[in-house]
Amino acid sequence: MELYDQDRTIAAIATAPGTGGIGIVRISGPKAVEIADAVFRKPSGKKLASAKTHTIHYGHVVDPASDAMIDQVLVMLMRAPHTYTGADTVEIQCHGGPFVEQKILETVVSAGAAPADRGEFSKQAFLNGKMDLSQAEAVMDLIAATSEMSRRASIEQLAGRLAQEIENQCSLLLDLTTLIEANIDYPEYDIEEVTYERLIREVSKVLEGLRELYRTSDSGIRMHQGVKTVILGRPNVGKSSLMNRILGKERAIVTDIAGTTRDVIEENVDLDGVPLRLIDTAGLRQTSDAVEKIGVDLARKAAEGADLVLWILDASVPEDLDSSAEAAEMLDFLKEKQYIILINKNDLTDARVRPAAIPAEAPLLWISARTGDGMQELSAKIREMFFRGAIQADSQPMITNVRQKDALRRALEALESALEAAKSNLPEDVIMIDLTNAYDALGEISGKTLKSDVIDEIFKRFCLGK
Ligand SMILES: Nc1nc2c(ncn2[C@@H]2O[C@H](COP(=O)(O)OP(=O)(O)OP(=O)(O)O)[C@@H](O)[C@H]2O)c(=O)[nH]1
Ligand SMILES: [Mg+2]
Repeated sequence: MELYDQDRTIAAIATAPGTGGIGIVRISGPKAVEIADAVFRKPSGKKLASAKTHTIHYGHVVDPASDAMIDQVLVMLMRAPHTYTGADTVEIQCHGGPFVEQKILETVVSAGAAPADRGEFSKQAFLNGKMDLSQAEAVMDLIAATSEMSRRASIEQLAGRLAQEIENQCSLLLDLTTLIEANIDYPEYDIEEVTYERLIREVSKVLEGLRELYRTSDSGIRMHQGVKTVILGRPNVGKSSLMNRILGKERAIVTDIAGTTRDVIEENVDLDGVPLRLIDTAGLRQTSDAVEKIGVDLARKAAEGADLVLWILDASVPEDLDSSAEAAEMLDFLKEKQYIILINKNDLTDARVRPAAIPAEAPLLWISARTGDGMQELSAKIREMFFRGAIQADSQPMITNVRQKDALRRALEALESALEAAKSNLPEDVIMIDLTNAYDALGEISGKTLKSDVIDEIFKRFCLGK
């Protein structure tokens, strides 16, 4: 791996843009303390350089040229190695205004810090061995989490649940390859012999563990992206009302006029801990209105690419429930998909009869977007459909993004090939190639075997100041 400039001391505003009680300018790198001392004045005149690590100091940030005060601040001094980045770190807590923060950042940069790239603090942490790549990704997932499930999965991954699993499997592979290599290189010595039987046994063991991990990837990825859920149905059945109910705010316009929604509205939302990417659409009907027609086409298109379709019917409109022609068409469209039929406005009627046109096995719930009735059943149903087993995310390592999934898939393919080769008693060096490929692919998940330019690309997707 090409070496990151370990002498680089970087700085950025770590808090979100905009005004707030406190803003944080973070400095990290070998010169962090020296640079902070150049711009920071304690009333006692003492320097941070002589202070103990992990201490907090009150004082002023000043313009070193004129000694003019810029802000009153608290400074957190944290020396390596017990810091997020693994390098010396100073965090300046200033007043949370964009002008103040920017001015302090500029002053720190004039004193010798480099403005940090996106994700560069996390990259320092990775390169200093504070976390592996899956943990660094978890930091970003945690920041981006829009559901309880996603938060929980991220914090587990950050704590090293996946990193540990990858490490374990990698070390099993490494033991095996080391032994095979010794057998190939020093056949004359009395080294423990690697029989095909043993190879088959050990490769199978790793395969089994990794296959189990691979099975978590669809739920794991969905946990962060949200189940892409499209709300479909005739005009006025309450699609937008359901969207607003789940979001907990009046996001979509609701009226009793059929054809109110014309656009596709998307929001990430947490339904009782279940992450959804929820999409409200225009009511499906034949229409001569040009704008509405576009909306209806968009609705169909959105449903095509959905993980889940919520097909809404109106409990207060008997024709809606009885129209078997429409039901047949809709069920035909849904048969390749995951869907739930929701009979809305159950507050308007006590009837709970399954419409004749809906087959008995079709998942169906009675709800009210107005009162919130049935929302728990809905979240439970979606959980069961998409996250079965994933509820133990707390105790189980999981694959959580496409990059990891792809690397794991390649590792599995290589191991399957190694297993085949061992079963066919092919020469050891052929098996070695597969095992090495598997090791390299696995190492991409932790970042160990990734090239530095690929690593750079990954960290550039991170946010500024992290
Ligand atoms: N009583 C009752 N009324 C509801 C319920 N859900 C929606 N409504 C009412 O039904 C009407 C239509 O609701 P919308 O949410 O705009 O329906 P929509 O399906 O988005 O309609 P379009 O955007 O036109 O396709 C509004 O007057 C809502 O207040 C419900 O659960 N109970
Ligand atoms: Mg609507």
